[in-house]
Amino acid sequence: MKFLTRLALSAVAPLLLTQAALASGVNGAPAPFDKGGVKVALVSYISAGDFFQAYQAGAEAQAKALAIDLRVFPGRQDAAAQREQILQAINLGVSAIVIDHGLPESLGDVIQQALDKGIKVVAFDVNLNNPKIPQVEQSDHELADLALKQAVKDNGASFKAGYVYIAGFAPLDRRNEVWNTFKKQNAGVVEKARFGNVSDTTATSTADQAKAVLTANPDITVVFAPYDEFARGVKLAATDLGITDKLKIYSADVSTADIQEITEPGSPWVATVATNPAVVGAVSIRAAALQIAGQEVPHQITVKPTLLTQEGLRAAGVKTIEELAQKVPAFSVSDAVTASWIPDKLF
Ligand code: SR1
Repeated sequence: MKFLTRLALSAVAPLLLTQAALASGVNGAPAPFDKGGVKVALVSYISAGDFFQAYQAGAEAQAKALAIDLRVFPGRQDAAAQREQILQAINLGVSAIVIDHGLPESLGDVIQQALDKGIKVVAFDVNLNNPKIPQVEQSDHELADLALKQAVKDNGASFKAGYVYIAGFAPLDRRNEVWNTFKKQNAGVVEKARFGNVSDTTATSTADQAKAVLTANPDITVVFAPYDEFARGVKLAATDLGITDKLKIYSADVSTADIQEITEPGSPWVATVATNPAVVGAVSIRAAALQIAGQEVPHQITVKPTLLTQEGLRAAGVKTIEELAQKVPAFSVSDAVTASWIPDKLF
């Protein structure tokens, strides 16, 4: 009995502590953050994978620092479920909703319902095309451009390429615009095959597709795979086929697991261009908080990415995201949408 009482108390205590912290608010912050407990929803389309987990962790850390009561609705790559979650968030009486990815065509009317109720909305990597909604992105054009410039530096301007892409996701569509321009400007680059999928098993499904593509096109020497789950899949295929020494993979995104895959001996994954996804999550929450406080927020909010090469990571002895942040301090912070009253020492 005593044990059960202790157990019950230990389960409730963190909740009481969190509520106390939320209730106390942020010193020097404008209303309603001076009182704490402001409800905000984070509604994601995808939650699986390193990028999305780190994004969520960053959003949670920034929310905690602002005494925000953050309600997280995990994504299941299901447009109908995401719509339903937005309606649930509206019914919860949240002050703001952060939409993390999604399909614009299935979101317009429910987002409008939120706006009509005075709820602030922030969009990360989904084009909601509404002047009232700030758009957060990772400067995808620059990201793709840096990756492709590195591909030319390593391979010259003539090579047979595989390209991993699926239309309909704003960041991938923006990166695709750069790929199309790049091909026009580099006639020696031939796209031999295009494949890709986004699901709850993106990496393994991409690996199956890549295996078929690389077997049918043994002259492919470069793969542009601008999403880390894509790159992981292509690397898996190259390893299974025993062709890691003939292939170079250029990607987007970074995580501790990615750094280990990039730097391991013989890895064909030679470069990635990335932001710290936790910083992007924090920026998204700050954009929501500033709007709730009635302060100015730019329509376009950009977090700039950094080129990370296999050579550079190995030379610096970087093995984790934390070590990367120590070596490249800019990686842990962004001055996008901030204010003196917003705590920014999160990580
Ligand atoms: C399916 S879209 C995947 C991309 O979303 C985020 O922008 C990440 O950078 C990832 O590459």
